[in-house]
Amino acid sequence: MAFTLPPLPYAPDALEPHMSANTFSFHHAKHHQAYVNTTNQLVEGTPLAGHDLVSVIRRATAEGQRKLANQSGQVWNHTFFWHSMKPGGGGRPTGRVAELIERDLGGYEKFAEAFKAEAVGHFASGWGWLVMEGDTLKITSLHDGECPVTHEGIRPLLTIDVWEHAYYLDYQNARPAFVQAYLDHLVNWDFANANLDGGGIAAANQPG
Ligand code: MN3
Repeated sequence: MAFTLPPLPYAPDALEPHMSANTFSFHHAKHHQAYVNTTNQLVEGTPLAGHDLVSVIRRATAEGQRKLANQSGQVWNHTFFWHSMKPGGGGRPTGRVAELIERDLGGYEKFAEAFKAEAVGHFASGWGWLVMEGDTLKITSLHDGECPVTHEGIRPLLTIDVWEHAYYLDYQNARPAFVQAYLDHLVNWDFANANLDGGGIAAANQPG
């Protein structure tokens, strides 16, 4: 069965003014859809047809199929990104992830500075990630369409898309302002806590 575009977990105008319906009309309806379509085209008639998305990403990566690895990784990453935000989100974390930020990253202020530095500093197109690496909370970034499911021992908790198409309509070239708005108004700490419990990834990435 072919992959389909997962619906947004909120209305396209629900994150305004921090992320506009206009941005979603391109980023979800056009960019994310195009990654779904290209992934379907690339797997059709191959041994990967009919496999679930994570299997396709891992096999394509392991076999050096760069185009399919990037396209299918982008399908997964974007779904994860929509769930990494929520209306009325942002600000200080709660629950287990708040405890881990204190324990492993030196508290919220240090976390926010390090997350901004990683997301703003990532050269060209990629993604900022908050992950568990083994038992330790870490901030990292991955390039182009690279997907964390290809890294053994990594459990993604949150992501931010720092491709220019993620912020150009709302912030033009001001990536730092976009990352700050994500932290202050958008980030979904409930999703991060659900991923720590093992529930969030499955919820965000139902096989389409
Ligand atoms: Mn994107």
